[in-house]
Formats: sequence, C-alpha cells, structure tokens
Amino acid sequence: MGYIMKRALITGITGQDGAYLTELLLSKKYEVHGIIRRASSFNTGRIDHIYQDPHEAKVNLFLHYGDLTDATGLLRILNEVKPHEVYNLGAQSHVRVSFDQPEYTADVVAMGTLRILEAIRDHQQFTGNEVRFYQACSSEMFGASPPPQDENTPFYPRSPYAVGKVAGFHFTRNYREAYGMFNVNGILFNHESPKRGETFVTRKITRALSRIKLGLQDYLYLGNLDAKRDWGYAGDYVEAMWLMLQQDKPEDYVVATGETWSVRDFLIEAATYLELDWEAVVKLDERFLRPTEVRELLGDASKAKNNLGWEPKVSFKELVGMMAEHDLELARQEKTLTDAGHNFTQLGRGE
Ligand code: NAP
Ligand code: F7E
Repeated sequence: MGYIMKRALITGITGQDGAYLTELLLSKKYEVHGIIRRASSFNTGRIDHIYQDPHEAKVNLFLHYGDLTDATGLLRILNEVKPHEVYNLGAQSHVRVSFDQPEYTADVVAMGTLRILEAIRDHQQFTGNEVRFYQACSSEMFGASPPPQDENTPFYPRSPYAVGKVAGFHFTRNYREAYGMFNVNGILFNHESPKRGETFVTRKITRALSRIKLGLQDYLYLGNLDAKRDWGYAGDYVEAMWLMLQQDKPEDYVVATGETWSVRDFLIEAATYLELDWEAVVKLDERFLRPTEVRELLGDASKAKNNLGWEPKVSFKELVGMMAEHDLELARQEKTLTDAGHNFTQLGRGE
C-alpha cells in the first residue's frame, strides 16, 4: 500500500503552541493547515520562518482565514482540508483579560470548541472520514483545588477563561461518549518559551529585565509575586499533544513538570541570569492583580509518563536561561536601532 501523507488542521496556528506544533508536524512529514484570523496588521510572526510561498512547487503548510466564532467557515475549511487530525489551540488565552472580556472569551473558548466539534461531527457523518480531535484544556480548570493536581482532581475554575475551558473539556468528552468520536483533552500546565506572548508573566519578566539591563526601560510593573505555577517548555508540550492522538484509545491527560515555582522565583532566576538587582527595578501595579487568583498549580503527569512515554526535557533553570538569552539579544537589536534613531513606541506595555 502507498504512503498516505497525514493532514493536520490547527486552530491557533499563529500562537506560541501553534508555531511549535507546526514545526513538529512538518518534521514528521505532515501536510499542515492552519486557521488564521484576518487582522489589520500581520499576525503570522511566529510561523513566518516556516511559511512557504504557495507559488512554490512543493508546499506543505497552508493557511486559511477563519475564526472560532464563525461556524460555517469552520465547516467549510474542514470539508476542504479533510484532516486526519484537528488540534484546537485557538483561544482568548489571557486569564486577566478574560475578566475584561468575559462574554467574548466564553464565546471563543467554550462555544468555539462546540462549533468545531459540531463541524467535525457533520464532516465525519457526510464523508465517513475519521478525524482525531485534540482539545487544548488548561490547568486553570483546577483553579482553587489544592495541589498536586491530576486527571482525577475536581475542577474549581477561578476566571471566565477557566470556566470556558471547563465547558470545552465537557463538550469534548461528551462528544466522545455520545458519538464515539476520537476526542482527547490535554490538560496542560503553564508552558513557556521565547515565543511566549509578551503579556504573560514569564515573557514579560525576561523581556523587561533585558531591556532594563541595556538601559531601554527603567521599571517592571507586576501584580501578585506569590502565585505558584508548574512551568514547562512549550517545545516539550506539543510532543505530548501529538502523542495523545497516536494512541489506540482516546483519553484525557495532564501534562506538567511536577515542580512548582513562584513568580518571585522566576524573577530571581531571570535577574540572576542577567546579573541585575530585581528588587531595585520591580514595582507593584494593582491593575495586574486578578479578582480571583489561582494560588498554586503543581501537576502530576504520571499517566502521560506511563501511557505516552512522555517526560519534560527542559528544566526550569534552562527555560528561564533560554528566554532571558533570547530577550537579551532582542534588546541588543532594539538598542542598536534606537541608537540609530528608530522609535519603538509600543514596547513596555503589558497585562
Ligand atoms: P496564544 O499564544 O495566546 O495563541 C492563541 C491562538 O489563538 C492565536 O493563534 C490566536 O490568534 C488564536 N485565536 C484567538 N482568538 C481566536 C478566535 N476567535 N478564532 C480563532 N483563533 C483565535 O496561546 P498558546 O499559549 O499558544 O496556547 C494554545 C492553547 O492552549 C490555547 O487554547 C490556550 O488557552 C491553551 N493553553 C495554554 C497554556 C500555556 O501555558 N501556554 C496552558 C494550557 C492551555 P492571533 O494570533 O490572531 O491572536
Ligand atoms: O500569570 C501572576 C498572575 O498570565 C501567571 C495562560 O497561558 O497559563 C497561562 O495563564 C501568574 C498569575 O499565566 C503579573 O497573577 C503577577 O498568578 O503568565 P500568566 P496564567 O494566568 O497562569 C494557563 C495554564 C493558561 O491556560 C493560560 O492560557 O503570574 N502575575 N504579575 C502576572 N501575570 C501577568 N500576566 N502579568 C503580570 O504583570
């Protein structure tokens, strides 16, 4: 029998995880299709290095305009692409912003998941093609449930974002049970990288401390330094997503490092790497506090280790070093351009 090239469809391909997953799937010889949102400025910065000109002869990355709030568009893309695997990574993924935009966040995170599941159900029914579905769930669903958290820990969401993800989890499981669909929920704990959005705390810290080091910024304004998170490396975590869809049975998995560190610990580690006195430059801004906070997350990923053979490779210290080094280089480039008269007005913002 001839070799069949697998096709994957990714929502959220322009995000941190979308970029790493695309690299992984292309390296495994998949044909990758991604859904991008129309925006007034370019939003493909994280995948530009792997995007190929469609005019070239051999292309295996394709982008389609679409949105998780647009059901007919999702169905049209599915019917066109006929994917073997769908990874639903698209989301308004910022927890604090979800308090400002709760209805929109729920629409994308909860209803968006339902819309894509419905589109897959229709597509499967009318074409007979089996589609394997990965849902990007989150440790935020555990919220106020005390650590350690695993697949059996009760959900206690603490933000509109987390409530939306709990709904997405249940839609995904219900469609598996009701229609026999190959659906998995990946419950991933925080994962970071040099591609992390600049308003999440880790990247905000490495970006700001690097700029402070080079005299491009004076202070770093933050909220709660006591919150504890189980921080891993995004490049490791997309491997787990792929592995979940290669199993014989669809099941839900926690993906985590099994270590927890506070925001203050991250600050100290980054400042040590950059040889800075963080206490002299960090100030509290109450705007960055959340109406309800998640105090401590610490995942137990034993099931992923036993069933998938998955384990994290990058340590906390290596992760902080990798991000600080990357952002120091960005700051150096910015300084060169600033010295030459260029004006970077939007930097220094953050949620
Ligand atoms: P991210 O960097 O914020 O990327 C989110 C992606 O979703 C972007 O491509 C974004 O497009 C897209 N998107 C936003 N609204 C959309 C809409 N209405 N329709 C279609 N696409 C939309 O997030 P990430 O860190 O890569 O995370 C990937 C997924 O895993 C998300 O669902 C997130 O909630 C979840 N998650 C993340 C973590 C983590 O620690 N990173 C942990 C657990 C779960 P634009 O580029 O156009 O904005
Ligand atoms: O906050 C505290 C903040 O925004 C981490 C998303 O990917 O991971 C992410 O959600 C902690 C919180 O990530 C600032 O209060 C202090 O306790 O980096 P974060 P998050 O809320 O954990 C989960 C797993 C997801 O699913 C989400 O999509 O840091 N913190 N000061 C701050 N956080 C931010 N953003 N900015 C501050 O100034």
